[in-house]
Amino acid sequence: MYRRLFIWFVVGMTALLLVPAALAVGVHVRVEGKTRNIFGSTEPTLTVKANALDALDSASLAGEFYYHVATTSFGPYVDQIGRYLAGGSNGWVFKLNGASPPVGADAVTLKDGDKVLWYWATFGPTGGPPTLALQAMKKRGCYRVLAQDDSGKTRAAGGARLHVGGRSVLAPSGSRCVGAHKGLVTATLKGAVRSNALR
Ligand code: B12
Repeated sequence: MYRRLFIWFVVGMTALLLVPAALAVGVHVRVEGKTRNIFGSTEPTLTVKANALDALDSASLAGEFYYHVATTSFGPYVDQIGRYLAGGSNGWVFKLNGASPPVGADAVTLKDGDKVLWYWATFGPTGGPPTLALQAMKKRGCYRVLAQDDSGKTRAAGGARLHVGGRSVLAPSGSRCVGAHKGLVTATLKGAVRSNALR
């Protein structure tokens, strides 16, 4: 009798320990700071507990960078990542799969394969800056740069610059071949948040 109870106890405890791990999701996370990438330029997959705030926490753990969450009337608010504290019309915002959710990060539940981007942004009358998404084209060494607004709508990022191996080239129409190269390619455009990095 006691033996059976003990077995049930062990099974129960094991199940309890496994549940949180089973609920965790695999999410691509990137954090773009004011002047440089802070974490995950290539959007690595991290194990994340549940929501977009947890995604930042996982990135902070993996990348050993500081962040701070303030308690506000709306709920938890990320007021600092790395060195820079939010203030005035500057601060930290996030996107899920390219679009900016209209709710706090703790309210955005993630699923496997989602992409979370946290970034420093300055907001003006027309909203926040577009974020750049770099895509590889079929032809080897060629890339397309898209600018994505808060609703997730994309347009070709004409005038973007592609950076690779210490050189940078202009992509007047938003697409450009950089030829054979070693290392990662990224894109920038004045007024936009720098892109992800690709090989
Ligand atoms: C300015 C502003 C910002 C600035 C804040 C800059 C700063 N100085 O810190 C920036 C652009 C950084 C920002 C970011 C975000 N914001 Co905002 N923001 C506002 C705005 C326009 C005014 C807030 C304000 O200054 N109030 C006056 C001061 C005196 O009161 P306060 O309580 O001290 O204000 C602070 C908090 O509101 C906090 N804050 C700002 N945004 C958010 C969002 C959330 C979810 C929380 C918990 C706190 C918070 O920052 C303010 C300044 O310190 C409001 C809309 C409004 N009219 O209220 C939206 C608003 C509060 N933001 C909103 C949202 C959704 C966000 C984001 C989650 C967007 C995103 N996808 O990333 C992020 C927050 C992510 C994070 N960091 O955790 C929503 C919240 C909706 C909700 N019910 O949860 C609002 C209501 C706009 C809307 N209608 O959609 N925001």
